[in-house]
Amino acid sequence: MGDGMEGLTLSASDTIAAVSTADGLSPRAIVRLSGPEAIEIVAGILAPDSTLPCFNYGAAPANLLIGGLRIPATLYLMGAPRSYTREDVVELHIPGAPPLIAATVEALVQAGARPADPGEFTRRAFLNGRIDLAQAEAVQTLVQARGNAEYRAAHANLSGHLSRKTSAIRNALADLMAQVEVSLDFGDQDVEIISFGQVLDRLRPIRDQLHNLLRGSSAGRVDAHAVRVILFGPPNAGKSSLFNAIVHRSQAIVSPEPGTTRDTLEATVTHESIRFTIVDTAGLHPSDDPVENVAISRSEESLARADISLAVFDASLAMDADTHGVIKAIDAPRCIVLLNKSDVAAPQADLMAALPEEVDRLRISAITGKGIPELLHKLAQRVQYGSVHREPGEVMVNVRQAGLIQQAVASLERVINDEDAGHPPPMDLVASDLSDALRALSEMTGSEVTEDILDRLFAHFCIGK
Ligand SMILES: Nc1nc2c(ncn2[C@@H]2O[C@H](COP(=O)(O)OP(=O)(O)OP(=O)(O)O)[C@@H](O)[C@H]2O)c(=O)[nH]1
Ligand SMILES: [Mg+2]
Repeated sequence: MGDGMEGLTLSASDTIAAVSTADGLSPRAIVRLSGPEAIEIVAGILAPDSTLPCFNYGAAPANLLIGGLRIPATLYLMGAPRSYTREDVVELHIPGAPPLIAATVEALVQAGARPADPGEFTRRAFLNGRIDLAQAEAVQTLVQARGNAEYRAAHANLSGHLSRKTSAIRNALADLMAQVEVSLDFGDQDVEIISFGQVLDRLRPIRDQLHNLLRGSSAGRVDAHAVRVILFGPPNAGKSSLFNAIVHRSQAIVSPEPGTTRDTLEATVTHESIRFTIVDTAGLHPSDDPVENVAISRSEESLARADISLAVFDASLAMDADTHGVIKAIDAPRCIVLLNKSDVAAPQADLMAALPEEVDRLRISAITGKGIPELLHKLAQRVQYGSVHREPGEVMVNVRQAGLIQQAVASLERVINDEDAGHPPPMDLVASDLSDALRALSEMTGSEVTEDILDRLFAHFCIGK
């Protein structure tokens, strides 16, 4: 996080709760808690015969006691820092009846939670460094997206697309600013100084890039590809079996022989209104067989283009060279480790120990279907909460961001137009305009932002997001 955030309250000491699904009758509603006491507070409304699921990424049924009634629920526990807010998060999935939802939030408040303010979950995600401000705004756009195109663009921003573009431009400007300042400090000495002509040469392309950001946005065109989810892992781990289970048909050939899958195979499924392209690949196994090696290099290519990768292991097997190779290929932020064949045996301790500590993991069985609903929910959450890394597509900027870009452009144009009949302007004027432009760009991603701006911004959010 940037220096400008020092005045902000960083870690919240209280636990917030709110319903995070839309108003009205629906089959299921989600009530979400975030904060240090999230787990204790939920424990406080459990029926006496229910227990909390295993910590971290298990989903489990439990009965809640709400106003003296037993309510069936499914609980999801996401421990800090592997959650949206980077705090402990619990989700209660309950029947979607409005009075029951209200009573549940009320019971949580009685047990020690505070009703969340609008956008407060996202605000915490921002303050805890999980996402930047441009990404936080994308959350809101995503929630309100009216069509697929808008949805895709917001999704790209949520994964940092706009932020990356803005940062690159800002860095170029900051470099230039540094040189201008040096020439101010040492202007009276014999050091090499940047000339006004050189400033202009570097400024014009920066201005053009900012213009492009605005132009790209008004076009509103976006790539409409689904989120790419790649299954990879050692041979025989159950990738094809899992592929079939996710796409609900026996499309991929499954056999007890390792090396069954030779070609990558794709199918599209929709879950929680998000389109996913699921890709099955050949098992990663270094060998001398040229055919197998072609298959493996295809797997590696697919992996490089993944939005989310799923590393599938036969968790009942001891570690071997193939397993080591696959663990090395894990890119933790976009990977979920699937401990498959959990119907046969508990995961091997040496495998668990060898996995990168921060990687998300889930026990599943492609054969019995255990863990697959949780996996699909987790995939949808990654998209909705922005941890999906995507290749750049079109950018989308909102009104606030467009205003800031225009401010930056105006400051740069002041410098460009300042050359008066061949007389360059004084460098301190140039420096002041450049620093105005920098400040506007820093506000885009929130590296320089005040509590007041955050208040105004999150006031437009819905409660529960
Ligand atoms: N018990 C059990 N067996 C499984 C499970 N998943 C897959 N299998 C079995 O494991 C074997 C390999 O399954 P595949 O789906 O072909 O494995 P793969 O990873 O696609 O293998 P390659 O394509 O050869 O790399 C088959 O005999 C499956 O029936 C599971 O969850 N539990
Ligand atoms: Mg296969």
